[in-house]
Amino acid sequence: LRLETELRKALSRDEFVVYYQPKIETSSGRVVGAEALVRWRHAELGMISPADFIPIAEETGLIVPIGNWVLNHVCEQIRAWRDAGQPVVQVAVNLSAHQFRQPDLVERVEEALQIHGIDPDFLELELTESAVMHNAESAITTLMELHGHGVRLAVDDFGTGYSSLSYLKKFPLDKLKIDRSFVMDIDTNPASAEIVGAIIAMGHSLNLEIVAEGVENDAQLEVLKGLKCDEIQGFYYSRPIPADTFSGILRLGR
Ligand code: G
Ligand code: G
Ligand code: MN
Ligand code: NA
Repeated sequence: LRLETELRKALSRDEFVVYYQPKIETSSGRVVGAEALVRWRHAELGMISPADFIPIAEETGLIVPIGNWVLNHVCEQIRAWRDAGQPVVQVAVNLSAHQFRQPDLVERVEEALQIHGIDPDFLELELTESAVMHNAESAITTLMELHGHGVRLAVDDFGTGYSSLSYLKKFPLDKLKIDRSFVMDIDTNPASAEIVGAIIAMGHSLNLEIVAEGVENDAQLEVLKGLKCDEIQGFYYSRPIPADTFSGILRLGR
């Protein structure tokens, strides 16, 4: 309860910050995107990880205003980069199940794009299988609307949900993000390499781009290159970093 009160205060005091974790094109080594990851800059406790407050935000429904704040903040940041003549790449925002179920979600997304004058191409939304499968029928409608507006859609933590694969036929998806539990031991466990290879082959035949999450070393990267994984994300290249640091990397043209 105390944390809930603190989270409400954090919203009104503007204590949230967005960090950006680069996504790298495997074939070229270039930064082609980023995932936006929220942090809470607490006056006394310092930087608090989302792992420590997103679950409570989910339970209390505060994830909805926090998520809307992140969405708007990211659009504002993309606009600021563009206005400053900085290179701009696609930024992915995580949507929680609770947020995805909000009846005004599509309006909120449209509004954020419109207020900041952002090309929808630059915005990607990451959804987990469970968020989308909770109510598959209404999910299709929502996803169709979002995709119709030009926003990119990615399945986060792919391979860890309990859902069937049938949604891959029905939903207008652009990307699968392979969960880091498969990437972690991809260089030492043949079963993980086989599973990831199969996901990549299936994804490509469905015209989906594949991102591997949690890449931490060169051995993992080499296996993923061999399997023709499109993009990688992970500590090996970079941890999530502040906006200025991220735009510095883009300016270097890496
Ligand atoms: O950045 P970090 O790895 O500590 O994030 C921990 C978890 O918090 C991840 O599962 C991530 O998806 C989630 N998370 C980070 N930022 C956001 C956000 O803006 N919205 C939602 N819904 N989840 C987020
Ligand atoms: O659930 P989601 O995929 O959105 O989670 C993103 C989280 O994964 C972030 O909290 C980020 O800090 C974390 N993360 C990103 N790269 C790595 C990595 O290479 N190793 C580990 N262990 N965690 C990572
Ligand atoms: Mn994610
Ligand atoms: Na993930």
